[in-house]
Amino acid sequence: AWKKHSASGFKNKEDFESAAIRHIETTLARSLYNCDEGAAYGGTALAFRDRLIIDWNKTQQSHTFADQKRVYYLSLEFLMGRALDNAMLNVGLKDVARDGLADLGFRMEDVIGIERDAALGNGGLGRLAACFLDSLASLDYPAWGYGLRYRYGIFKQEIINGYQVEVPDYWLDFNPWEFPRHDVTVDIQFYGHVRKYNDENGRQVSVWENGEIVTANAYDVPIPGYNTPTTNNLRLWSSKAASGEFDFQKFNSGEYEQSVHDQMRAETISAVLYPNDNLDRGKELRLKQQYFWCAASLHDIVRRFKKSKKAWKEFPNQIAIQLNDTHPTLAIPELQRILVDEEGLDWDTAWSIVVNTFGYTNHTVMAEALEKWSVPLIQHLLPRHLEIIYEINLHFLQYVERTFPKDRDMLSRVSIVEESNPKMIRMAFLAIVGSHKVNGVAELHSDLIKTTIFKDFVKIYGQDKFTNVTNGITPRRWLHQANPKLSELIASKLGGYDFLKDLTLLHKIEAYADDKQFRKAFQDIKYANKTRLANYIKDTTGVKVNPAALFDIQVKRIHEYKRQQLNIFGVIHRYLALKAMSPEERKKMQPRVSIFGGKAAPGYWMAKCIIHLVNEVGRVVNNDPEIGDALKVIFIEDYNVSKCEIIAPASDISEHISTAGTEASGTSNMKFVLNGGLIIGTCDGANIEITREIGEDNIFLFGNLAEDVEDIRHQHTYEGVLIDDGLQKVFDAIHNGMFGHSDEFSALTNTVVNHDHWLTSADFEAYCKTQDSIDVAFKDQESWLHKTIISVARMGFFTADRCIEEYAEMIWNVEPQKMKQNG
Ligand code: 26W
Repeated sequence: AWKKHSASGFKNKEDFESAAIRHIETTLARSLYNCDEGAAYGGTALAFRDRLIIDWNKTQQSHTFADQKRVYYLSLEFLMGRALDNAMLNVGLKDVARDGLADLGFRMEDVIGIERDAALGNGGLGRLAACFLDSLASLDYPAWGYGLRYRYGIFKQEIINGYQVEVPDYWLDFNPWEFPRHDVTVDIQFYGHVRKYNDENGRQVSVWENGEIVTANAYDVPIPGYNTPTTNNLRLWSSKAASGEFDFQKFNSGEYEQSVHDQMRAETISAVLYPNDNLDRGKELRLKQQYFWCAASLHDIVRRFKKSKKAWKEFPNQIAIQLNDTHPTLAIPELQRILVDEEGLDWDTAWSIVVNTFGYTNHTVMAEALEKWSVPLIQHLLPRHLEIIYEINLHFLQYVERTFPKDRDMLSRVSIVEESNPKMIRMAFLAIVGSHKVNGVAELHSDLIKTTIFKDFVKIYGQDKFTNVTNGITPRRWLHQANPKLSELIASKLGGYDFLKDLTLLHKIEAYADDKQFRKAFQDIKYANKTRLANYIKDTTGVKVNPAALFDIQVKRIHEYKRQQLNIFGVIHRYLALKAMSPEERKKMQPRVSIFGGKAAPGYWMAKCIIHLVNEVGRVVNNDPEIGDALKVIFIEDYNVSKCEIIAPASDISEHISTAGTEASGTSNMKFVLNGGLIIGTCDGANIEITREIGEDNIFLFGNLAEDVEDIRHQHTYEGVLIDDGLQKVFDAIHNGMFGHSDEFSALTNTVVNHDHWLTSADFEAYCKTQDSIDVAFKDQESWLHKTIISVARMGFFTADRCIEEYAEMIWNVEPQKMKQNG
């Protein structure tokens, strides 16, 4: 009977329509007479969700039955963006839905545009996790993501009078993509005490008890693979007061308010995503989030393992857990605690299971981003974990002492406990000690961590523990979905869409780099994408930009190390040069649109200054009648994943200009090149490997090298900063009030004059010269097209599929599990 009645999902237009209409009428309780775009979106999304959940069930059943090793990807951030378009494309029914929606009187683009982004992340790290989920499912790996279900994702950015204003992102009022699992809950303890006793065998046992309990509720988000029935799971935890905790005693004794207050306190844990990117502030609530999520996830993983009735030593053969940066490092002492305190394993057996289970990915070398938690804070919140961390450290330091008996300083340098006041736990060191593999995210970055912050650990553990997996992006979202016309053009030459699952096939379009028709088609697509962005800019800012101009784009989190200040100072330099020209000379210049976008952490004063300067420069330049189309300066409000889908296909040049050695990888650099844009960049992160793949004739590199940065900073300290002549003129213009009251920007110019820690002045001349050479190169459109087509053809390496295969082979030791295709 089950089989006969079980759902199978629509396959054609009629069935799609009836599924959507049924949802609009019943689930959403709307009549067809008041069915607006919102309802059309709801009905469509729910119809697709039904389909996904059928495949989800089959996948989970089949993975459980096969009982093979699974991967768990622990990440505090999953920057998923919109789900509907992705679901339609991955399932392969977008055309069916488009026709069905047209019958109902709706345009697909409008319906897709209704959806809010799932913005549970800050930037690169969170988006990488989302791309990895897409690849894991598309390649049929049995894998789950674990994260937090924030009630508020990254804030919405508004620009008011040129300043960033943060608005809360309450995104959950209608989210058809999640399934609450009311039956999946885990009670999580905080605070409390550790009691010790000796059991009947004389073994000391630790019990952590009498703490505060908060319940974790599971919400599941289906992750469809492209062109496969495999549908994986992203499990997000939401915090609630434990049912026993909603204290009926208090409730009845008139302490109703206190009782509600307790409830709210518990819910606070998963309320908001911390908006800092690359900055650790050591807040107690953040530590609570980390433990809450690690403990709930591990409990879930262990529960699933125990159902299989396998011996504990099989744990690392069944389970690989990847730590996305140090944010989930508490999972290491938590698993050790479960194995030793709750399951009664001896320390060494448990520890070898732990180490063989975990892998740790590092995403940054910046000192201010490396997580440390104060010992008193951990002592208070997680008293048993602190004991375990000390014990881990003891074993580790004993090993180090045995191996390097002569190096006295070594012990204090590598100790997990920093002997400061207060003492601090160094989470990266704990993550290294508790994992069998550590990887960086681009070659330069992986080399840098081995020679700088983790140098001693390479000595201790040997080279083999440290490896590189260069980042990648999913071509499904970042080519096929964001740039359907380019995807179609490529498919027309390659005889189908196989390249979306084997991106190296792109190399075949290199043969068309000199083909007149192909070039024309490629150029037309770029122009159409630029026109789409120009329209968006007109609609949102009121500024008219010319799609024939050179579009120069820098979109990413605003950070001094990413050097948006270098870009905007360069723009001012260009503006001053244009102002000094005769109208005839100006006419000969290559028209340019400088586009910025990105959020500043709310407490990051300098980053907010940069945003303000960009907006003020835009106000002046865009309204200068002498300048006209020669230069426009745009700040796109509230940059996010869905906006990136419009922006990435529309660049001629994108900027990836971090101070060398600071950007671990970068991933938007890959998106822009894959979509037929060129790069101006420093020798940093994945720019270096992009250059190796596409050829150095096809990228505009400039600036000091990572190996020289320290020396230059040293010079700055002892000999003072040399301000470049061109940059001095820019500063003069700012000081003279050309862009409003100069006090507003003094912090920005002073930091260059006083320290120039980010080498803004040191790299300024090279930057401006390189920009000028881009003007020249762009004038030769045929050669430019040649470069862009060749570059696209050579981007195959940067698919996230390749990353996942590397992780699977080098770190996880897992195999894909194909299910039979839907009949
Ligand atoms: C503790 C606060 C905090 C929050 C986030 C510290 C550090 C982070 C992230 C690690 C920052 C981040 O997103 N790093 C970026 O990771 C991308 C994916 O690997 C890389 O492409 C970027 O270069 C890197 O900046």
